[in-house]
Amino acid sequence: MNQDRILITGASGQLGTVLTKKLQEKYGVINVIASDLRLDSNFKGIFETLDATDFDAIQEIVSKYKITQIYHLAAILSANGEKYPLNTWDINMKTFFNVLEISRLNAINRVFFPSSIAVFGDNIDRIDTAQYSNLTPSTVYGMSKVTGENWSKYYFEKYGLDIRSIRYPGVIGYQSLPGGGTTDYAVDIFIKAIKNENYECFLNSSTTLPMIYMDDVIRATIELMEAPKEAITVRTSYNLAGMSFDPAQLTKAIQKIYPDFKVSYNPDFRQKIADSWPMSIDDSYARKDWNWKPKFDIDAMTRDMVKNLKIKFSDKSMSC
Ligand code: AKB
Repeated sequence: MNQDRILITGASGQLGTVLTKKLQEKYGVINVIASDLRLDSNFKGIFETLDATDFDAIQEIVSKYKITQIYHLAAILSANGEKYPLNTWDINMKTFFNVLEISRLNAINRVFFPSSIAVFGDNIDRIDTAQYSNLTPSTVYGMSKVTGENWSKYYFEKYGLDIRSIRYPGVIGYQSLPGGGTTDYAVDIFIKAIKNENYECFLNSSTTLPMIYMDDVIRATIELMEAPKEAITVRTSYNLAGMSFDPAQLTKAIQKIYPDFKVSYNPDFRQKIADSWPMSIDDSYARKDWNWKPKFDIDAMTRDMVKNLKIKFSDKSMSC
């Protein structure tokens, strides 16, 4: 079999930074082409500056490197998306249509499209939200993800494009910062704790949301992409669960390590977004189809975050 060559859009983002490294380890540095609007200063490997709204620019990279797989991570997230709704729709959809069409025209083997718990909104069971629930999101970001899921299924059924997707919970990791999401508090809170500062949370203390640790989400993404084609029964996007907690529970977990750490609450517009999302997720399709199982619960994640952020902050050459 020929060696796969992978293009990642949005490679400098929270997930892209970590996924790129993992894919470099698996496929070799020369077979992974990272792209984004800006280059992360710590990046090592092949990088192309790319505005994914530019069809020709993506096509040029795909031809230049003979790309066979695309991970399309570039998108504007839920909270930032609400500031400029039409712009968010344009960017999220245009970049995705470009990737779909280029994948079809270039016979790309496999595409990854990240969806989100933001696809859920009104009229759902918010506990253990089922795979096939109502999809009436409250944000433009969520609308773009629901539409993207349906286009993925359409390209699979009409053109045979092997596109796979996960509905990501809020992602927590020490390696990179999230940008403009509603679940970002769960990373910000750790950075304050490590610095021995108090944290003011933009969600109220009892806002339970589905979350996942970076190690688990990267593993899930690669496991899904490496699963045999016949195993994939969901061609919109898979529900995926890691853990669920609210800010008060996360604070307690951090206080086991930093007993003096204090959090105050000052909910802003993101509260309404969080209130429209599930509290926990039923991911039985992912478990059955490609054997998904998370490894990190809230305490294991908290210990690992604190351990790694301490190392990161003690190294003067790095910042968070
Ligand atoms: C966000 O908060 O927008 C993202 C997400 C859950 O998709 N982290």
